[in-house]
Amino acid sequence: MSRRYPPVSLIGAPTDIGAGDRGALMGPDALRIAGLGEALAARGVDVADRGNLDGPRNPWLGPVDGYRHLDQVVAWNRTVMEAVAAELRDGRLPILMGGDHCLGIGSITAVANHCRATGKQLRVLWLDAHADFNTHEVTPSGNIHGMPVACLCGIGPDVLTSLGGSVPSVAAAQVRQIGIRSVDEGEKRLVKEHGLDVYDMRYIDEVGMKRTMEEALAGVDADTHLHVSFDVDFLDPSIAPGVGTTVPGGPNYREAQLVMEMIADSGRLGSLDIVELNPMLDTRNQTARLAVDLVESLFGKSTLMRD
Ligand code: 6HN
Ligand code: MN
Ligand code: MN
Ligand code: MN
Repeated sequence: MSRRYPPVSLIGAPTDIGAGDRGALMGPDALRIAGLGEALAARGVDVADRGNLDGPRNPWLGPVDGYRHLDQVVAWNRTVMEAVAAELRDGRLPILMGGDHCLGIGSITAVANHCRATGKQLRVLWLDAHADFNTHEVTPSGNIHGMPVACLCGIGPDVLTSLGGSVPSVAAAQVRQIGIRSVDEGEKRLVKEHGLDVYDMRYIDEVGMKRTMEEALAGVDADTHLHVSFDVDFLDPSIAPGVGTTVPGGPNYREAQLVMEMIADSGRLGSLDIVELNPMLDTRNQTARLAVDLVESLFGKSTLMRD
């Protein structure tokens, strides 16, 4: 089973620079304490913990021209992009431990460039309660963790859209969003305009998680690099309280497991973000432990013992 996975590198990005609540900067250590590295090693995966990246502290200021902390967000994302790119170049599978979801810009930009360089087809699975498709014009908060998908698709400030050199970094057609249940008014219009493939909770309720995932994974083949951007607020807050932006009505424990198991079955996982975990809001590290449990399934620990 472990032969299905390249060696993994854990990269900590301890910052809440793009978020509206403080605390996600403790996410990497909460995941370590919940045993992320040990759980992967127990699956037979070769794991190295690269420690934490460094970046500007959070000055906790208000928005300027619709962005909070833009300069600091750029600095963190540049560092994340370089760290993720280095691991991919070495043939390793990077796991970015956030930190808030603005870091998906740097992480996925690195992955997109890696795919361009190696001729791989990129598919991004964005597991989230939110579409993260705001712009500085429509954002209700100025928080850049609500903007990464738009930035990746070329809509946003040049300093973020052109971080990796190619604009857009990712085409909307390469992205599948799953679990969505909170989209702001102006954001909704942009999501429609850009034709984002959204499997929202209404859709999941109606057709079920199995069919949703079959559709989200359709076309994934041997040449596909699958990137999973796992915002832990994807999960129902009753099982995952440790996030700043909880939205009721998310996937339950089994639905979330099925998502991870079906991704594992595809055999194409190439990189992963675990973001938005906020230990300040968690109960006895419950959400971090659940995230680790789900990552085990992502790496093939099927509850049906099919492997
Ligand atoms: N996240 N749509 C809201 C905003 O402020 O733009 C919430 C964004 C949450 C972002 O959870 O990664
Ligand atoms: Mn998000
Ligand atoms: Mn979210
Ligand atoms: Mn690769």
